[in-house]
Amino acid sequence: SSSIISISSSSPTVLPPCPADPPGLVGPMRVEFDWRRTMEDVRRGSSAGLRDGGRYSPPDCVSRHKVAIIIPFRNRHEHLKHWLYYLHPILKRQQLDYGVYVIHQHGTTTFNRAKLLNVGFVESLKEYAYDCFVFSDVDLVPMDDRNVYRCHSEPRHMAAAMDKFGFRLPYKTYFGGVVALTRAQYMLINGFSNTYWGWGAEDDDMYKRIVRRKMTVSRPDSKVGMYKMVRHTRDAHNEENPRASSQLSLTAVTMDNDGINTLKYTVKRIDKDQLHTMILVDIHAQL
Ligand code: UD2
Ligand code: MN
Repeated sequence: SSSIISISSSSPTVLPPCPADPPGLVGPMRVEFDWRRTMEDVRRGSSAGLRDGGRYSPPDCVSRHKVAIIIPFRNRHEHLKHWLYYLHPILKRQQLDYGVYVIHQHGTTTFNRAKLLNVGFVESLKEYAYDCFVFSDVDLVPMDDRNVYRCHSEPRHMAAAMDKFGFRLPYKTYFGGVVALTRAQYMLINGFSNTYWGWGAEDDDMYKRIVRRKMTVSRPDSKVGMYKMVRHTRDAHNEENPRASSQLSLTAVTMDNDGINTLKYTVKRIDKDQLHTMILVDIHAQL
């Protein structure tokens, strides 16, 4: 009857779905890592519309993508500043329902990027029903906002053309830098390995898991997939993993018993900044 129709059509809380193609994208962008940039600059340029913990959803439509962005972190505040400065405006233009989770490894034991990413998956899901997870290095900023931070029908390698590799892939099966997996894709591969301590090969292990589960990797083209990395030297306590190649040769055998189903850690503290949620975690290094 007519009364039912008027109730639903006048309801102020019903938003339309966001369009499939975000209308506000600008395409290629200039990215510069200016050391004079301050956190005040970042807050001025980025905080509009954000809720506590670096959460956002479009004000005028319902996003198609609930995305947790997971950043492995220790002692890279300078890089995080640039990341937040550039990414928040981009992610808003991409009309995502998103949250930014910085997973901060406690202590000075050897760094473990992939295990931190597993922690981010579990912890972000405690807060919200995310359906897509973008795992990103803290030092990588996209140079084109058409590279949308969302998931696809196959696992996505987003950092397809980095400046440090001459804007092409270093090798065909490369899966480093920035990747996006749905919750289901991630669960199918048992998440990432927890056992790659130090620099290298954890990204190749991810790739092997994906292939092993008969999925393929999709990528943006080499224009849309352009990235700039903040120049840096190798961090202390992230030496090249001496076990990398022997571990990699066993991925197919070990992956079912090394991943999200064996993840153990202790959260020491959770801090909600307006620009991000920082989770300090003890990842139980045996050292
Ligand atoms: C490459 C890959 C990266 C990963 C790594 C091997 C690129 C752009 N990225 O990065 O995805 O596979 O090789 O492990 O090629 N981090 C800290 N503090 C530390 C150490 C690392 O925050 O002390 C985090 C941070 O987010 C950093 C990431 O780990 O961006 C990767 O470490 P990296 O930047 O030192 O290694 P890189 O550039 O060779
Ligand atoms: Mn780097």
